[in-house]
Amino acid sequence: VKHPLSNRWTLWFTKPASGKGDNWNDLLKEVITFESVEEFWGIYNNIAPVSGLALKSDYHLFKEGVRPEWEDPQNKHGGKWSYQFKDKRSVNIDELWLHTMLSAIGETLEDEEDGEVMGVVVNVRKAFFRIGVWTRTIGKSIPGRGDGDIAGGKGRSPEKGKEILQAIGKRFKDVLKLPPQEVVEFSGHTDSAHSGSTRAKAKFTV
Ligand code: M7G
Repeated sequence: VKHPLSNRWTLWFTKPASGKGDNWNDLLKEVITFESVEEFWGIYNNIAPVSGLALKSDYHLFKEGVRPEWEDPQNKHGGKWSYQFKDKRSVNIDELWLHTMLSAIGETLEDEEDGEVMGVVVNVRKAFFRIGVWTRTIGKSIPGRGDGDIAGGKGRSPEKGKEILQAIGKRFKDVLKLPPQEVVEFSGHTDSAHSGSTRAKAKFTV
């Protein structure tokens, strides 16, 4: 018996750069797409755990049809909630990433009608592990787009849009089991792209 997921999901991997000529596109690899709980476990049990990945590796788990890039049409007006675990030795990153993936494929990060969650990402870096949740919008109208497409769908008020994103941030913070005093930050991808890094100015926090 296979237990179908609400969406089909694709796992991606970013290989660590080997030389100076490597660009983002050469390093990003599509791994596999699945549609059931059983397939998920089959894949999970056969790939390297995050704790076993080299520095500068990433796993990305995104809805099928969405590339884990700022440039994807479904991401380019969006942003992400993210948190950096700076004490790499004390954190159980494998368990936190597993719970993050389960919250994505189990659709518990948002209400069904929100349609905000595009995917989840883990980055292995020298000084930290970072886990993020990518959202389709940034909780306000997109300038120059004129169709009022904000969090939760077209025709939502900016207040409601921000509320939806805040709710996703809170659920994500729970998944990561972070204490209240820790801060999870939201930033728009446009800021990330312009600053040349994900360390862009946070728009809001939970
Ligand atoms: P990062 O992995 O998000 O954060 O970005 P880090 O600075 O903590 O490692 C690292 C670099 O990867 C960026 O400066 C970009 O060169 C590249 N990169 C990352 N992302 C998510 C993208 C993307 O979506 N599109 C493009 N073109 N490059 C990206």
